[in-house]
Formats: sequence, C-alpha cells, structure tokens
Amino acid sequence: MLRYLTSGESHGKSLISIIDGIPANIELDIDEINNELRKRQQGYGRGGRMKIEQDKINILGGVRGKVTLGSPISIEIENKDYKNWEKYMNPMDEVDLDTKKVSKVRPGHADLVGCLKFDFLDARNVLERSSARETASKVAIGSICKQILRNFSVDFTSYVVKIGDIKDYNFYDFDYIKNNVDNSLVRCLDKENEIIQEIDKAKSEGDTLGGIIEVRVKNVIPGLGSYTQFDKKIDGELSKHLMSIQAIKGVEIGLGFDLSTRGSNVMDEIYYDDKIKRYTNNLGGIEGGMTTGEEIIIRCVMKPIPTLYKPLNSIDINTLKNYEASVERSDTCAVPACSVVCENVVAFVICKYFLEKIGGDNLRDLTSNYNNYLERLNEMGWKR
Ligand code: EPS
Repeated sequence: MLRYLTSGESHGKSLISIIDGIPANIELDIDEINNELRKRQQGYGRGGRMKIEQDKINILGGVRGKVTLGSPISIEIENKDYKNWEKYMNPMDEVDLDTKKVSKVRPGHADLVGCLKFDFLDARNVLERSSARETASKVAIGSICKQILRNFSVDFTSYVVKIGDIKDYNFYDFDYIKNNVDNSLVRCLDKENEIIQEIDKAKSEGDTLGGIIEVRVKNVIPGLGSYTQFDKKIDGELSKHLMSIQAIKGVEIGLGFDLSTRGSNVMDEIYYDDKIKRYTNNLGGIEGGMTTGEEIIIRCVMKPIPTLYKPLNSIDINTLKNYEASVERSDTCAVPACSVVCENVVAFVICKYFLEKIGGDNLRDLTSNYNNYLERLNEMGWKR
C-alpha cells in the first residue's frame, strides 16, 4: 500500500517525508520535482516567506542513481528561514520561548483548539506544524507519483476558477488548461487582471482571499477504487486527502452541488460506437466509488488565510482577556499555490489506487499487469 508521513515545523530546520510503497525501477526526474516545488511557491498575493525559500528536494534514501529501489523513500526540504529562527526553534538546545510567543490566538487557524488540546499556553507550538508550509512535502510526494503514472499515460493539471468575488464561468479542455495555466500569475485562464486587482484591494485593506481550484486527471483507466466497501471508494479517499490540505473546506466531484437536480439532467448516458462511450461527464469520472475512464474533474474550495493584518476579535489564551488576534507574517492569497498542492495530492491518491488495482512492485511487472487489464477491458468493449 502506498502511504506517507511528514514531519517538520514551518520554521524548523527542514521538512521531512517518508513515502512507502513506491515500486522499483522508476527513473526520477529530480528537476521536475523541484520545478513543481517552485510552482507551489509562486502566485500573486504571497507574502515575504516565499522570497526567502527556494524549495528543493534532498533525497536521503530509497533511490539510487535517480532510480527508485522499491524501498521507503525519504525526502528533506530545507527551510532556509531556519537560520533566522534557530534561537527560537532549535530542537536540541535551549531556546528563547518569549520573543516569538503567540498567545492572542487567531480565529480560523488551529491556534486556540491546538492550545486547548495539547495543553499549551503558546500557539507557536501549534502554528509551526499546522502551517501550510507542510504542503511543500505533499507536492514533492505527488510529483513522484505523477512520474510513476506517466508510464501509463496518466496526466494531471489544475487551475484557479475563483478568487474572492471574481469567478471564471468557462469550461476548458484538459490540454488548454495544461498549455496555458503556467503563464498566469494566478493560475487562472480568464480574468487575470481582475483577480490581481482583487488581491491588491484585499491586501491594501489588511484582508485575505479564498477561492476555488479545479483539478483534472486524464487517461485514468476504469476501475480504480471499489463500490464493495466504504473505505475502498476512490471519491472518499480523494475527499479525505484534499480536505486534509490546510484551508480546504469543501470538495466536489463533477457537477458536485449542482447535481441536486433531476436525474435525466445529469446522468452520463452510455452508448457504443466502436467502443464504450459517454455523452457527458457530469459525474466527473467517478461512479460507485470507481473511476469510469472519463476525465476526473474535482473542485476544492480554499478558505481565506486566517492571519489578517486587520486583526479579528479574539482572546489572549494566557490572561483570557479580550484582545485583537496576533498578526503573523502571512499571504494575502495562496489559492494559486493551493492549486499546485491539490493537483499533487490528487496524484498521490490516483497512484495509490492504481498500484492497488494493477499490482507489481517494479515497473516491468506493473506494465505487464496493466497491459493484461487493458486487453481484457478491450474484449469487453472499453478502449481508450
Ligand atoms: C507557507 C509558509 C508560511 C506562510 C504560509 C505558507 O510562511 P511564514 O509563516 O514563515 O510566513 O507563508 O502559511 C500560512 C499562511 C499559514 O497560515 O499556515 C508555505 O511555505 O507555503
């Protein structure tokens, strides 16, 4: 089973991940992983931290000569900012606990509940780990998964549908998104100027902005996931992983909430014309907890970042007096970065289910199992 764990604080020495279950003999393109990390750092509306960091992976185990060994892969991403934080964050020495103490907990962040739960009087202990800095690890892991799936033609893209009140109502095909999204400062395909103005306005007012992201996956074979048990459904697993990304508050597949209509409006009718085909893809490529072979379409909503320069009402957790919440350095809008994160998190889940369905602990076995499966699907009328 493909799985991972991450460790590390936002201003600690580094971010660490261990990925277990990656098959052997996959050649890794390290530059591509770093390029994906670079994309996560970009996007108009980010704060000062991204000028300090230049995220790059340092693989510590599980890979030899850029080729996976089938053993657990350990990855480090250094926090360049650590040198400015060592006196507050050093795990192995005495630290200054006062200067960076956060006691005026920020509504919307993990601060208050984290302090209550773990018996802390300093939300620094909470925010260091709850920070979206951890998403750099998720991107590195997803990028490796994409490289595995590329051997089987699976491809991923994502873009920003909405930021603040500015929404793009168009529908784009996969290749259009893939070919254009990286040219935009906000990973959108329409209304870039309006979105940038919206971000500037929110920034000047000390506010933050949330938004909606769409992820697409093409060339996924039918039958990843299963209807036979609740925890085997791939839409459940996708939602779990996407909802676990910092600040994601909702996930919808295909038309999602707009499916609250008549069945005849939305079911993806089936016909045969040299192969099994669909007239539409309103269910976003998943039926009965399984991939249908149609493109996977997922949307996620990211709430606005809770650290506001115009602070919100809150309390001091030490004195229980009413105060305005602390102001920490933050971003006005991280929706474009979150698009890169969501895309890579989806890649992890698709890869996990692909490996479960196809099986094989090395690329050659995977390839022959995959070809056998496609051959049988072919006999049953399903062709790509
Ligand atoms: C982030 C690093 C953080 C924030 C952001 C995401 O850096 P710092 O806290 O040093 O400014 O820019 O995290 C949050 C806004 C948050 O609320 O967690 C990153 O690497 O993406």
